[in-house]
Amino acid sequence: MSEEVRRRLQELRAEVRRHEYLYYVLDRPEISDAQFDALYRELVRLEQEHPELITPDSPTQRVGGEPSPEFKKVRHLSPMLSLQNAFTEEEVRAWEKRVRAVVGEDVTYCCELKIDGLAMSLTYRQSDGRARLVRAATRGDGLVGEDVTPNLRTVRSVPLSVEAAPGLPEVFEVRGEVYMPIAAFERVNRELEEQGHQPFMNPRNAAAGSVRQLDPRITASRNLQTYMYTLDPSGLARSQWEVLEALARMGFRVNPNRIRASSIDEVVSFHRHWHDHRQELDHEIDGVVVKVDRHDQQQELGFVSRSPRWAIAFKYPAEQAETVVEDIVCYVGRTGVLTPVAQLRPVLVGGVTVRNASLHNEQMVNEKGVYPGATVTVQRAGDVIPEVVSVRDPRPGWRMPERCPVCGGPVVREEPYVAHRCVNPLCPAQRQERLRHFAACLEIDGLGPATVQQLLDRDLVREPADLFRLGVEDLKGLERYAEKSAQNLYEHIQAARQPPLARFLLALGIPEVGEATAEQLATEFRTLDAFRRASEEQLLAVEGIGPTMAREIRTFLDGPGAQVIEHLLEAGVVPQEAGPTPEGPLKGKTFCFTGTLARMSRGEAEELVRRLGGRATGSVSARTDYVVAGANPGSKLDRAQRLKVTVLDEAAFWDLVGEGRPR
Ligand code: 3BA
Repeated sequence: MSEEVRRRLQELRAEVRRHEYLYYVLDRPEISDAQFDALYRELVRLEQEHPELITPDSPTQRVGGEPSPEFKKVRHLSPMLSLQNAFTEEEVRAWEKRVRAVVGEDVTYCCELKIDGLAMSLTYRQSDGRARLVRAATRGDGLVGEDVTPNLRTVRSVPLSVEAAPGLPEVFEVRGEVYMPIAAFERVNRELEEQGHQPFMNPRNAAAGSVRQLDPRITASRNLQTYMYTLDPSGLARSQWEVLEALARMGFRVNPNRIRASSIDEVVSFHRHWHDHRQELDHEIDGVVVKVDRHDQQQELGFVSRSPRWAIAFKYPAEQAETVVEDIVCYVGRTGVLTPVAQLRPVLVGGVTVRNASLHNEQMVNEKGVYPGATVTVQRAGDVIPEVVSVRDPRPGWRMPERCPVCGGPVVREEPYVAHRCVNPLCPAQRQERLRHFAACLEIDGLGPATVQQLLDRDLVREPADLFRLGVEDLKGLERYAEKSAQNLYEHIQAARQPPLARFLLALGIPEVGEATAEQLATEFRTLDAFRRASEEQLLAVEGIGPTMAREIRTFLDGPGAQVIEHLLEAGVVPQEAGPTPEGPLKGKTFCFTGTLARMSRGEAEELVRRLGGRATGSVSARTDYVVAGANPGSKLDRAQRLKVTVLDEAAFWDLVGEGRPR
């Protein structure tokens, strides 16, 4: 009997797996949904009757267990690299020329679409004939990611197990992209809006939000998809193309829209082709990834910092569309600044419906000539908030409201700033935004806008310190909070009691103090006490801090900040002392970046400088050692020249940091 059941279970699992594979990986179902459901139900029923025979890689075991309280940090087997970017044909041709200079003329390129998703790593472990999924992790900073295994198990194109792979070690990793198809994105947003939640900005954010869900059942409902492209180690494959073929044979979902190009002209036409045909895809792409195909040549080329020299992302420019401005409304931010937002007649831009575009401030509105009723061209690029690029019949003359749209208080413009501000510190919008900012900086998961609003509405919280006085009982009273979720939120808040000093300073929302400055202040003063005692002169002495900022900081510390900080300390929040700057070849050197770098983002470059012991600041002063100018540098370059600060172009910067030094 039991043998018979065991055999039937095996058969059913193999069948369900095969149909999942046909449906979710190949997009080529052979049976109807109803037939599939019947098979699946039979498997569930038989497993219920014989629970002792359930295996973890059974297709019924995708969603299991309770929501977890948090994500564990995990180290990748080998670092997950990043891609250097090219925005123009010239840049790609220049890259290709360097490639040929190293490996010779006999090169082919593997061209893949660049899926606008989230990089992931799936770890498999082989034993008795099968390789089983043991871990799924986000890319994180490339070295350490977050363990999101229960969530990725719910993604149907991720195999829970595959046939053992000859040529691969016991443990191997498969990497690629998880993304949300556009149709799923629109459905999810429709549902979120119906339930009164904030919709996601774009499919990428939606995928990220869904992967980072504490409850895998929610992830399961989001219809995420995958495309895999890396096998690590790569086993018997001698080229990227062979890796893709091997992955497809193993049962992973691999993008069929790829070519092996034998010249750069072919690469360029592949890029152009998909630029013109991207609307036909069910997902967003933000470019094409070009990889030197042969592994031996990849090895010869090596790395620059954490980007392989053998690959480049050939990006697409932002997508545009025309629509009508229905109204201009103002949002009130954390510091009371009013931001005008154009409410648009909904328009599809690259497969995504755009309804709003930020207009930044009154001056910008009028420089562009935007007004209610104007016909405008809007654009969106990846994560960036959609913006108005041009107006068909521009007309200046739009004015900010004289009263705050939220509290009705007076709105003022303080020269020399271009922004208009609501100056009522009790304005509910500002309060809400300050708390949200605080929660976000301290990385308190689960404390989103809706929850913050409820806490304020019920007068459970008035200032940041109150968060730490909340009990589980208080949270249980909130809408959509059951025992478990209240407990979870409570634990997340408790876990935030010892933030690194830089995070804490950023969370305070000191005017003018952004991420780089908070980092700088923490490094300089090390403790909260020392920072609080700093005189305006001492603040001024800190690299990157000018007179305006020094004054704003001191005013904050003597004014509204004093109580906020005191109350946080009383509530048991203990900011952690900052460590000394790391030793490294750039020790004592201060860098400031301007313009766009080709090889990495500005944030990554600043991070690199810090890792090598140097300092990165947001503004240029006479004490800046180097200004690094990328493409289209801004006014910082002029200032550097005036102050006779050494200006490096990007190539000189890479020479200075030593290509490939940090791995
Ligand atoms: N190929 C993203 N990196 C990619 C393995 C290298 C790479 C990507 C890619 C570094 C895409 C950086 C994050 C990462 C896996 C590291 C692609 C795509 N290849 N097709 C060359 O479609 N977005 N991203 N991912 N390892």
